[in-house]
Amino acid sequence: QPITRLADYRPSDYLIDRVDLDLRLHPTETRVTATLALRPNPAGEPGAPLVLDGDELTLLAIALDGQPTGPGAIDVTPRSLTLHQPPQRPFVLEIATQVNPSANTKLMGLYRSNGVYCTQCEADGFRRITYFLDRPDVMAVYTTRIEGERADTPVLLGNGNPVEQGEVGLTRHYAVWHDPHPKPAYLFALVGGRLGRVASRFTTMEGREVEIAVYVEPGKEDRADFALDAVARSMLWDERTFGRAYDLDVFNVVAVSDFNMGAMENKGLNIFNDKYVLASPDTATDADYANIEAIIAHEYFHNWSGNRVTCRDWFQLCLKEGLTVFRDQEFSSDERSRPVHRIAEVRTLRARQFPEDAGPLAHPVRPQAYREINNFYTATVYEKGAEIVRMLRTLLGPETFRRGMDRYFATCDGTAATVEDFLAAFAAESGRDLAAFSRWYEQAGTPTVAVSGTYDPAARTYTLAFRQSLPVVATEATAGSAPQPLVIPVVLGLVAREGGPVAATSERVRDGVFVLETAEDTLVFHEVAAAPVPSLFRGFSAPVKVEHALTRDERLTLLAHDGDAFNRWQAAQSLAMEVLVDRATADAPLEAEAGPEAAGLSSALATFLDGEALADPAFAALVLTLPGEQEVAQTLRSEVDPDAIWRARQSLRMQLGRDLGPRLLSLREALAAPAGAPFSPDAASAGRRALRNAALDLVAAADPQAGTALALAQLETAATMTDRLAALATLSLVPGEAREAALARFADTYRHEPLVLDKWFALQAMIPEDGTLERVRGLMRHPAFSLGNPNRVRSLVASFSLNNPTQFHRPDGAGYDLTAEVVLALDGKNPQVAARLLTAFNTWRMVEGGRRRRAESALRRVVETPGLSPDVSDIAGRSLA
Ligand code: HT7
Ligand code: ZN
Repeated sequence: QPITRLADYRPSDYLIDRVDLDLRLHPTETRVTATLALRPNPAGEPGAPLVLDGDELTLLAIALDGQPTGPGAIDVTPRSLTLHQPPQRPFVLEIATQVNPSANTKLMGLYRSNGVYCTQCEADGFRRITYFLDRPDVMAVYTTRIEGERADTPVLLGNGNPVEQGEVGLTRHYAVWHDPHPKPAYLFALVGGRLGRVASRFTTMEGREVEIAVYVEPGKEDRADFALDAVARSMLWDERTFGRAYDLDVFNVVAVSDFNMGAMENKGLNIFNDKYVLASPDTATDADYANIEAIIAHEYFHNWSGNRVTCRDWFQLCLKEGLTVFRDQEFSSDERSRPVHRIAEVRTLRARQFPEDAGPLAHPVRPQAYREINNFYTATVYEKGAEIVRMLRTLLGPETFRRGMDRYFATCDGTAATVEDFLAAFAAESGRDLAAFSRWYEQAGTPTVAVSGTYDPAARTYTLAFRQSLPVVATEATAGSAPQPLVIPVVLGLVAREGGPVAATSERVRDGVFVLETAEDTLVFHEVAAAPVPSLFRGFSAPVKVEHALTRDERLTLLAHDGDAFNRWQAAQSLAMEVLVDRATADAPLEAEAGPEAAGLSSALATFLDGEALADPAFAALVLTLPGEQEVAQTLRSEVDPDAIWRARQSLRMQLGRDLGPRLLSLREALAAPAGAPFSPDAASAGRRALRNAALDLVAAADPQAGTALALAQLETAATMTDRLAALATLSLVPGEAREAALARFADTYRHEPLVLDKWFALQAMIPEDGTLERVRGLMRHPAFSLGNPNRVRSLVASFSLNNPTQFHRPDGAGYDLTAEVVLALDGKNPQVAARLLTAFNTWRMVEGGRRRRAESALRRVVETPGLSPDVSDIAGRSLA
């Protein structure tokens, strides 16, 4: 696969103004007729040949301005159609192709999922439907006629508004959809199938009456209400927060069961993985409800950040994804608890993006080159991209930021834009030069900020010295040059040792923000009466690692007294991290004597729980949750032994369970829902369940017998999937009869519920025991498992490879071998999903020597396999480079 470089971007030689599509749906022989109104692009090269993209296409016919093309006028392969001497005036090309939706296991282009015809065109799937200029800066107005058998496809949906429908002979019918908004081909979509529907109406602030509908598998309509409501809440929030109104008469969401990612923002016709639509108390956890709400919002928000303003090229992916993640995070924070949501965001960032930025797949938020764009839908582009937007808001302040957003939407509406266009809107609105800030988009790697504080009692000053450093990550953008300092907003405050804020001033701190923009800097606070404790990077104001030599007592002060909830949680995390790192480094046995650090943590948590667990259970649950094994590995950096990390974490869980046991049990009682209480997925109710289950986890770690009894009782009486699954998770960590019986019973109860069985697959794949690998192999033969369904692969195999560090990194290399084997088996069917699974090897260089050699040889086996997809060979190649 050749490399595509940002530096080589040039406008298309031709533009397409209008596309008329006629699709005759058939399971194996769908005919597509595309009528394209083309013209030479004034910004392109005059007289250049017209080269349309294709992928696995069969050409049936072609006509230029209504006439067949002459001999030698065109060259056609399954991957391209070249018209050698196109007219240098507007012209019409009519192209008929045939595709086979049933054979489309890549789930890109037009395919069938459970008998439902659906499409996925981002990033380059439209070329699998018809020959086209399949690039985001070619934007056209689409009219789509879809025809199918009435019995198989009573529902026919397209982009935009419905304009016509009718009968074709005795058994077939058609629908015509028109989308007035010019769009790139990646936003094209259609759906045809037998589907159930729930609907509601929304009146926009501009007075437009919109019909919102969610389509699901017939019989599951009652599980679509939460998603339907989330659409309406998203519409209202975007109007109130960003002044963005919806712009069509209908907004349709369709849930399908075979889908490569979470969802897709096609104009007016969002297509979703059913996992992110279907919810009932009996089948969905609180986390599922929160995800559904967030992803519904995310796709809806793309209507402005992505669709009305799209990307000029795929290097600008963060322009729509980072911005839209920021927007959906803000939505969830407003709908739920802001600090709790912020902590969840940061946990995801640290668990997924930081390792990516520290490994062989590291890349800038705006990459400079790619071989396979599908491999760049990453945590860096999405999550770090969102952090950049958040930093911009922190730097400019909320009002200027909002004005910048308005200007961006106003100036770029209807265009395919760049990161420069985005930043220019904020520069113009704020009068600030954002050139140095833009380095966040170009430099890969997580910056470290080292901070030290000194108090001078005589001068009554408190001085903070900052030093930032960025790892050298050799990418195309930065090769050979040293990293340049970043503009880092540090939201901070000073806390008195006995509690309460310190009202000290510094001319360099405005609205609580100090901006670090050079490699080193010092910040002096005046009129400080006593040595304070600094609370830095409040709310995680920048995606950096902080090296700050706070004493244990200072961290305990922050945990108890900081006015910033995020930093209170962070203080508990860093106290725990210290214990975990010490124990993992010493390779302490499970039953090792507790040191003073751990005892200090226990007693601080006891005070915290007594004081406020009941006031904010969701926050308390997070404070009780220890840093994950991945995060500990990131802190250790090299020669990592995942078993030692697991033992360290397990022994601390056991100790907290022992020390806090009676408190945790009484909290469980106090937080129990009264029998018969109605279910609500709201954040407060979810928070109570979260704390009860975090307590169960620790109690069971300390006393597996008592934990088993509690979990079995909870499994028996649980009224929600959250509580049932939490009980099963607790049981899954205690080997023996009770676990196996509970797992078997759960599988039997939910044998007709694939999304619930996914949870059952995932739980078992994450058991940190030697037997898990064989269990996973066995489950791959389970009738409910299929390599053809991405959700099944993610639940079972990706849970093992990405979320079970001790077993993926088995010292004998069997975890690596299993992963490589599945990647190779999957690659011929679905390269995107195979490539994603292969990213599990991202951390291979960090682990100790024996494991490292085995991981490397598994990766080499993959890379040396003939006939690999570009997706897998790209990830394997970069992982080994
Ligand atoms: N913009 C979408 C990203 C996407 C995708 C979705 C489904 C299948 C394949 C895909 N490739 C890229 C989803 C989003 O981030 O909103
Ligand atoms: Zn998105």
